[in-house]
Amino acid sequence: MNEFIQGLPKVELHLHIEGTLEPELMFELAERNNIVIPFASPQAVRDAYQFHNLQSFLDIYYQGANVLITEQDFFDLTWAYLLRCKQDNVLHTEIFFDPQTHTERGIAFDTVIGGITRALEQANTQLGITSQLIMCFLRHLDEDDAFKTLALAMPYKDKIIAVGLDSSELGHPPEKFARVFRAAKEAGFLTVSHAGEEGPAQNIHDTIELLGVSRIDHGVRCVEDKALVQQLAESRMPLTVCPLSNIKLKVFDTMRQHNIVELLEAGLCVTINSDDPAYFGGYMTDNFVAVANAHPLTPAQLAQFTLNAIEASFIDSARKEALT
Ligand code: ES4
Ligand code: ZN
Repeated sequence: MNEFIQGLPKVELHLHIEGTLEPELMFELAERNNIVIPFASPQAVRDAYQFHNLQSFLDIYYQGANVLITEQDFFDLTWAYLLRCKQDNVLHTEIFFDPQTHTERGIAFDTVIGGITRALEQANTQLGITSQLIMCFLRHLDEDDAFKTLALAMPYKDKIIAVGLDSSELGHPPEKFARVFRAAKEAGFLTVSHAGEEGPAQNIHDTIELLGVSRIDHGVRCVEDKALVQQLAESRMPLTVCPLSNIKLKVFDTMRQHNIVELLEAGLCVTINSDDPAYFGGYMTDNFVAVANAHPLTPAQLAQFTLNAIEASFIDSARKEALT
């Protein structure tokens, strides 16, 4: 089964590029940029990755991103992830980046997007991997900050397919970003948003109504509202589920208790994704294997996750034909 999963063509739709920063690269970049990090070794960094909820992870994750300074740093980060995609037979990936994590520290928007897109272009020509870029607003920051970030993105509209919303869900409901999402849609961006990860099913409902999203990132708490589950199934609203992330952040106690297979069998367009693989202990193949080890799944069901991801993706129609 593991061999089948390894070889299965995959499409990733929920991946934070800052969440692919492996401790070894963190150390290398800290040295290159003369930044002091409060750890003695890459292993000490790994040992510190014990999370009890989303916020305890985010605190460490934003700290890790401080070593990213130059365009080359963002290139190296992205390229390392794309090489992992090749290993895992990921043919297409849609990547989140959080410009505010960097612009807040005085790193230019152009530096961030320049390094990332140079790696994506190289992956297209050298590895045959296609991609899209999704710019996320940090929901713990205010609406005005999101509007400023949207303005910064305007010159790069051709490089960014969609805007998204991530960071702390509790205390920062979707309505806080209704106006900036409307402005983003008017400017031609598609929209996605994290919802129903730690927050209630109501957040998923409101995210669909108020933010006009094409996909829900996570969405696993939909099961608390049976009518919502039925609506998600009927509309084929995609959920980009991240199994290992959900265990690490204690959304579910064990993978046996994870509801992804229940959602698949209820006819929802659920997909498997890695979220922040350097922090959560696994890339795409690892996530598929973890689900398959905890739940009896047929090869056809495993392949359905990829078919769902193709359906849910922002791949252009010619490439979509080629992948299906
Ligand atoms: C995230 Cl797992 C998760 N949830 C919300 N925001 C995030 N940013 C990076 N990973
Ligand atoms: Zn996420």
